Amino acid sequence: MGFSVGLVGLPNAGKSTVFNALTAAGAEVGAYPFTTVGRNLGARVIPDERLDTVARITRPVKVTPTALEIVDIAGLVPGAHRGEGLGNQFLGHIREVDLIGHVVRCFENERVAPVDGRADPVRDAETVELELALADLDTVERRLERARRRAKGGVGADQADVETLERLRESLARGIPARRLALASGATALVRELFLLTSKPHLYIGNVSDQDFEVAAAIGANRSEPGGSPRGPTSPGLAGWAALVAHAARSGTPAVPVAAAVEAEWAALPITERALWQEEFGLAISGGVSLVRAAYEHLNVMTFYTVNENEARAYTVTKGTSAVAAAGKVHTDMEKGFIRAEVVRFSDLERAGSMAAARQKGTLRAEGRDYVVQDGDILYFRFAPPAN
Ligand SMILES: Nc1nc2c(ncn2[C@@H]2O[C@H](COP(=O)(O)OP(=O)(O)O)[C@@H](O)[C@H]2O)c(=O)[nH]1
Ligand SMILES: [Mg+2]
Repeated sequence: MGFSVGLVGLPNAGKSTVFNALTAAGAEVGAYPFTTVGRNLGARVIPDERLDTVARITRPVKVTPTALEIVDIAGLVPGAHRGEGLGNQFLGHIREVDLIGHVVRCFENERVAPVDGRADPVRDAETVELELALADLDTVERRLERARRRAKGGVGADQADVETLERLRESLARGIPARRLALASGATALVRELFLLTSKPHLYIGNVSDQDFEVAAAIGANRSEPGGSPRGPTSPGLAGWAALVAHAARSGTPAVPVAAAVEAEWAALPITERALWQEEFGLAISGGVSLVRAAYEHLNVMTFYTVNENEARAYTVTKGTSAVAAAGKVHTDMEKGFIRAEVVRFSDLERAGSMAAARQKGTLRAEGRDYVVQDGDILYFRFAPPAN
């Protein structure tokens, strides 16, 4: 499985609706919805025009896109860090994901009660963020106690740990996420070891009403102010979304609007009926494509491809992955017996029009195990099969 996005947020923010919109839209391939206590797992195929082109050129039997795992995590209530609600279990689920998709409710609906009184997206977002920071504070304090005991032994490294942990504690206590703290390069290993929730990349998902969606998207892209709405006066939902966008900008966090209810309804339709329904609705419904793209970009990942006559396939890996590690994503035998990778850039293959032509033009290169794979590379691994 590829990378995962965990949906967190207050009850009734629309997490499960976003989950349904994403997973049902991608159900053509590889959806595997199942539920355990406190979470749902599913997958959303990542739309990939380059893979379509590769497949058109190489005509394989099968085309396999890469997918984003979506985890719908229930149970965040104030006090979760102390074990209230689903508490610890919930925090454990968040610890496992690669990116936090923080769903914030930006729609008004008399049938869905806001958590406490009036809808206020920034307050809701801060409630969740504080809960995550307090859970991390707990982790850091426990580690700090240990580090202090060890530092008494007079080891310099332990003293450095104490200083790092004290800085972390101080900022977490003020609700500042760990990812916003610039730490010395020597401290990164320690921080990684702590698996802090607030050190994960974070993305806001504003759940807006379908009437607000287009203006919300423009506000999110800094193209419009809520007052510029073609519908005249600003709706409370839009004002809330605009405030959330400003809140997100202060911490350099991306914010993406989604009209979750409509997207989920659309995604539940048979594929043959989707286009017609969308036309009637007059809305650019996409099964959350912009959300998936934003998550993908924020994960610091890239895509490489493998092709043969059977299959054209996309793989998602962290930027900076070496050729031998990429081979390991395809098959452990390829990693163990790695000889070399034959590499064509996507643009060269597209220009050449076939693998044979790319080879003839000399755009197919042989690279060794340490070659740093580039986004869009098409890789063919030469390897020695295991002897047995
Ligand atoms: N009007 C409106 N209702 C929504 C929207 N998204 C979710 N809801 C409703 O809000 C309620 C809570 O949604 P749900 O996804 O279960 O929230 P969760 O508790 O965060 O998982 C449900 O009744 C949804 O139908 C939306 O975009 N617009
Ligand atoms: Mg839910």
